[in-house]
Amino acid sequence: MEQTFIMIKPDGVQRGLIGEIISRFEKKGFSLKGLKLMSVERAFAEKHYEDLSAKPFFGGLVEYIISGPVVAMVWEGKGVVATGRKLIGATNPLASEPGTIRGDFAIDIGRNVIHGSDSVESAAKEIALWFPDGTVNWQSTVHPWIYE
Ligand code: FUP
Repeated sequence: MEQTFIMIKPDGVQRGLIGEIISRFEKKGFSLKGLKLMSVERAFAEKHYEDLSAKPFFGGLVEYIISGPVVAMVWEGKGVVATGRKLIGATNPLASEPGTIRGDFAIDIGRNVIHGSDSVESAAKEIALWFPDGTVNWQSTVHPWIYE
């Protein structure tokens, strides 16, 4: 089954949005397979965002990610990478639809509350980076009520 990496960024943690965000993924029917609250070092944040290292906002983005604890998660389910991105909303919160996480809770692109992998390939890479010891292998008993 498909998995994605989701991170609640420092602003989401500081603003008390952890429960709200987890609740949205749970209510959709996705399964939580990994969860930890952690602070990351600069080199780790730079590695996570290495594809963006040439961007002018890279320095500020890294400072933001290392500014406080983040919640790292792995969510599993059919189409969870693309659908997770839909739950999250567009990168720029002013363009995110109401009803999405960024559309409901954010204003600035540089404080957009949450990260979600943009493809199955980057999800695998990010899960390996953030969960080097692997995830939790379990199956929810409500599965037969969510999948036909
Ligand atoms: P996303 O996949 O939606 O997280 O967006 P990107 O990978 O394009 O960008 C990663 C993060 O960089 C965004 F979440 C916010 C930040 N960013 C800026 O701060 N300024 C920009 O102009 C673009 C992105």
